[in-house]
Amino acid sequence: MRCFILIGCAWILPGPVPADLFVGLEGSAPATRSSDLSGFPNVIWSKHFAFDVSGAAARPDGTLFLCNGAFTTRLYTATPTRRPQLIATISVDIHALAFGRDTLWGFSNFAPTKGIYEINPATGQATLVLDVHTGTSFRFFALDYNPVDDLLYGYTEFGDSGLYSINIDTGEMLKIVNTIPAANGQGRGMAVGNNTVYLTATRGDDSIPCFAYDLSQGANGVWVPFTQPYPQFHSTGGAAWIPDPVSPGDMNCDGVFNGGDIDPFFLALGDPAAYTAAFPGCNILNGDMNSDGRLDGGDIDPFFECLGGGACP
Ligand SMILES: [Ca+2]
Ligand SMILES: [Ca+2]
Ligand SMILES: [Ca+2]
Repeated sequence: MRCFILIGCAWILPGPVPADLFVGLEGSAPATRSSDLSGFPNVIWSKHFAFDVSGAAARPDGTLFLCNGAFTTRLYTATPTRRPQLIATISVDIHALAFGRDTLWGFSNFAPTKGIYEINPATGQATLVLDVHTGTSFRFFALDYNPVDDLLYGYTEFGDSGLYSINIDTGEMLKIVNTIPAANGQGRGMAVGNNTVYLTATRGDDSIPCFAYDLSQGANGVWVPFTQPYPQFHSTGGAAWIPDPVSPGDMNCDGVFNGGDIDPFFLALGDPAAYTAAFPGCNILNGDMNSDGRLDGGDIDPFFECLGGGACP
């Protein structure tokens, strides 16, 4: 039983469906895989459809975006159990995908400006948001978005190589940690979940595992190795974090939205890393009450309106 200041106590019901880390490789098109990471770092991978995956990202509702092709301009939607459907041709090449703030982003390596582009999934039109290469030589072949701190994360083997946080509003790119501790520092797929960066498409054929970096440890921390799903392969690829289904307002993940969610809601607003530590597995976007894909002060009024019996998302 957990207790909170404002409402007394509530019994905790069984937790939500676990989130999944989804991975795939480019070119040779082996089966895509996913894992709920139980037993980490010794995790079990489930096989799904075989597909050529250059980049991957997931919407909060669990829909996957995948890209691939000779010029990596084909954009698909899928789920682990529904084969990819082509939805658009992207106007530039895209080698990594990220989804956040209700926006699909990708890194382009061959456009006139190497950078992060915003992609319209309906039309494929890509618009440059941030030049990441001029003056730095960065190439973020691994990219994802972290709803806990509202930052993008990128991994580059070029320039001052390593893991970076990327503030898409200010353009600030901060180095978090050096490349993975492996003979080959390649990491070409990234997913961020539970405030942790998961780096995939490492060199399985060189016996290199995947690596996780818990962002709550701050900069210059430790990469933790975990089970490589493709021990025979040397390839680039993509990864996505398929979150728990969003349950608006249910900040303590007990299956209901009531007064017991007020304290955790304000904890998530004020100290999202502490919230993630206190409620592991809870989707912080349960607090996105105005449905703009992020949790901030704009969600306070809609939170209380819904709680009071008014309009809900
Ligand atoms: Ca990704
Ligand atoms: Ca609740
Ligand atoms: Ca919001």
